[in-house]
Amino acid sequence: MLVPASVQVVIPALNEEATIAAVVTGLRSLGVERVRVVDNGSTDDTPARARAAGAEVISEPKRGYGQACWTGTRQLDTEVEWILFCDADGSDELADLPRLFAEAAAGADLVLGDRRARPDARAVMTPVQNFGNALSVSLIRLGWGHRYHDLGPLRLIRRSLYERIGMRDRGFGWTIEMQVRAVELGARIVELPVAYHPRKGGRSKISGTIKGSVQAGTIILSTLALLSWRRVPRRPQDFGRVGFARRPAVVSARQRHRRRCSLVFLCRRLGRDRLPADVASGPS
Ligand SMILES: Nc1nc2c(ncn2[C@@H]2O[C@H](COP(=O)(O)OP(=O)(O)O)[C@@H](O)[C@H]2O)c(=O)[nH]1
Ligand SMILES: [Mg+2]
Repeated sequence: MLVPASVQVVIPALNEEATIAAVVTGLRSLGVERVRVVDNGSTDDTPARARAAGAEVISEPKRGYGQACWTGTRQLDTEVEWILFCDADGSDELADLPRLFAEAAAGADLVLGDRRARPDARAVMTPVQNFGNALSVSLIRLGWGHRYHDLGPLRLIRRSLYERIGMRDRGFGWTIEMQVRAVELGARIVELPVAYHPRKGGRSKISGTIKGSVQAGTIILSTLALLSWRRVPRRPQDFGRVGFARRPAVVSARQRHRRRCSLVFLCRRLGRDRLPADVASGPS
């Protein structure tokens, strides 16, 4: 199993005084030493309770789920090789973590908890959440060709991949950006069925309210549109680069032959007597 000492846990938290201590204690009892709670301007006792339970607490006054996650990954110890994100409300099943660690140790770069694989976990999610996740993963499949099943909060990512991704989103587009960029970078991605519970206390800020659900859904879809736009090559030198269009990088022999034929035809039409060297060599 992966040595938990190389794992940094990051927990974004906003007014989670009822649940944060149990989450931190649960993680520490699994042997995870680095537990960082990012307090995003809580007006309750969240920071004090997190600290008392043994977490390092960082304050991030600028609101946003992604903002808190991003701040939590600043100034990591040099030994940290893995970053684990989980929620502060007790809805993630920590007993699933050893399986996630085992996948990481087996070579994965990104290990995601898939709540939608289990009917009991799916039942805990709201219909809007289930629909939004199904729609988002279908759009990723259409746009990027990778079949995800969920955009869950429980996620373990290799530090080197996280740094290569260069996360830009600072809100609810955080999870989808990470997943799309991981595909673009050719990461080894594993989704594992995980349990999911109703929050153990406090109030939901996202899926439990209509406003939060609409906001999160809109942001997730607009993030997807932005990621898709970023991928479109606008400069010739960007063609074929990772993170840009995939198609131009893969040119079949048949396509090459067609291009040469059309170039030959064009050169002849223009009355040139010399063809570019790679065209003149004929089909390969
Ligand atoms: N830092 C930060 N965390 C947030 C924000 N909104 C929600 N969270 C945290 O993100 C996690 C998921 O939020 P939650 O309210 O449980 O959303 P739900 O599971 O969709 O109901 C919890 O740990 C929250 O404390 C926010 O604006 N900033
Ligand atoms: Mg929750």
